[in-house]
Amino acid sequence: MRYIVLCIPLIIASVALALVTGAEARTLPDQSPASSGLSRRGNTVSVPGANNFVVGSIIGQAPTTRTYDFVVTEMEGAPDGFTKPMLVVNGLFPGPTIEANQGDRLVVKVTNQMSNTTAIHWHGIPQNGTNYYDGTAAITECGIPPGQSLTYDFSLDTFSGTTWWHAHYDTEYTDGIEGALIVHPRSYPPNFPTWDEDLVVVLTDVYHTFSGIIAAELAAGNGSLSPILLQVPDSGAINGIGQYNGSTNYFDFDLKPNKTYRLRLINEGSEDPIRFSVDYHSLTVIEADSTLIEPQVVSGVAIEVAQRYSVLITTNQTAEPQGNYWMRAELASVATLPGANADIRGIIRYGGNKSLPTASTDPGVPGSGLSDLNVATLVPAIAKTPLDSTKSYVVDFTLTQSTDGGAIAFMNGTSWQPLTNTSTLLQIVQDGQKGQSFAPEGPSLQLGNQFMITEDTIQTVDILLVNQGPGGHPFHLHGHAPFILGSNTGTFDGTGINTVNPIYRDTFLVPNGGWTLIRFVTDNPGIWAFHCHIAWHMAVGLLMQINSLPSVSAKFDIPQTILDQCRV
Ligand SMILES: [Cu+2]
Repeated sequence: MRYIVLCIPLIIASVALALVTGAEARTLPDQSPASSGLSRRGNTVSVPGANNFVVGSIIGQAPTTRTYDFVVTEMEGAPDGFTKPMLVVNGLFPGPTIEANQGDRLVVKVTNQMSNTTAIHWHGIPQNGTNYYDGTAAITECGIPPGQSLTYDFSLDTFSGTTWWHAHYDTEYTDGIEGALIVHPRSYPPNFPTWDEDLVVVLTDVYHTFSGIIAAELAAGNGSLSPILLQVPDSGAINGIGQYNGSTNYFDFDLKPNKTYRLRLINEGSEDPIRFSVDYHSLTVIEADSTLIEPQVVSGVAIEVAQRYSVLITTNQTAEPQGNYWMRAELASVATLPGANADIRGIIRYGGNKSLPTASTDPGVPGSGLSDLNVATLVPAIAKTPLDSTKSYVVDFTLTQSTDGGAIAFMNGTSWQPLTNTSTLLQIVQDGQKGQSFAPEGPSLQLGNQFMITEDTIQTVDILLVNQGPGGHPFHLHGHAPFILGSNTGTFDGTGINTVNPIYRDTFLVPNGGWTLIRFVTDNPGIWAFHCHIAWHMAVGLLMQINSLPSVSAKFDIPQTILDQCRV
């Protein structure tokens, strides 16, 4: 297998590498709403009602169009008890759960009542033929200006599984524009496990500082601190409720004893991997991102940013005398500030009372001998056989410190900056109308730091992502669920590759100092963001684009509203 090495040597001081092991600390900037550009509006963010986190009642309905009205506003909210400026849909955090069946059509009218532009991305949805509704600012649209609306209108087609929607404009999703997106398949594989009820568990890290301020600090640097460490969260939340500085407000599920529940765990956070477990209960993992897997029984799952897992639990334990058990969402790191809290909890109740669980420290699953999920062992329940690759690329990336002290990220030596008043897709279409092609085949750097790989024929592409550090990075490829053929620390030497029923998923870790090899087919026309999903890393340029079949996308009939919103 021959790889085209794309690396351009970096002449950037890697001071950050030496600093990442230092203590995580920062001073809080001004917390007043004025400093975030927000005005006090009197309204405060609400936690959605319990039914927002229960799904399954629509299974079996005939294919239909499901419509939603999203109004995005600026509000103050306090997911962990600390009041902070937020950006939310319909006044809720997390936002409304979208639930549909495979083959349904989704029509979501998004009205922007904020003072900044926004765009909503439907994470993991293939958008085959509707790339212009992928909702990725500066790539597939210019964004919805303040006071305007855009109606996203697309078929879910063959897609099914657990995923989420979120703002894809700057770091807006960190401030609250996010929610679950659940699509039920027409059927499950033979002998697949079953469950009695189907629940949504949205996990997030929580930042008390408005995300735009954190992103600006990160880009500018801050004295002697490594800018890479400025963005650690203050706390976290389970379904919109977390704990900070000793607060004792918990999200709880009121369940029935001796039933099996599917918990759809979604990490909608911005940086931290989150380990999820339920005291005394084993978890049977049945889905990774939107891919059903051969069931595995584990004690806990570590979920990278933007990843999802479905787990089954059975409410048949007796260790807690009152029948109330902690759900634990352990953040990988929080700020070293008074009150900051990585030990986020919710409650699973099936004892018919409202007392608190008694286990203070995590008891695990005593006597079970279980360990946490190892992602290298995931096997899809529906096998797909990868074709042999026809193109292979190596893309390295690094997060480092620029000479002016700010953080900056590079993919293949380029640092993405969003285009303004245009989008990559719009340029592809405009060039197509002039009889020109926007970008040459293979890797190219387009004007405005737009690094992309272009394939104008259907190819089976391997990309070897090489992580030059620091830290692990969860990458997401829009519009695809690539095969993960291998992933490890150290230097890739051609071994450690699995092409027999490999896992396919839309978000995957590239380990610190290591590599991940993915394979996908360029049969979905459009321009697809391929980026680290840590909000802060994307904000400093850790993004490239896959330009599939541009001759086809050049003929897209981009909706007039999207064109108009590029001219503002
Ligand atoms: Cu990253």
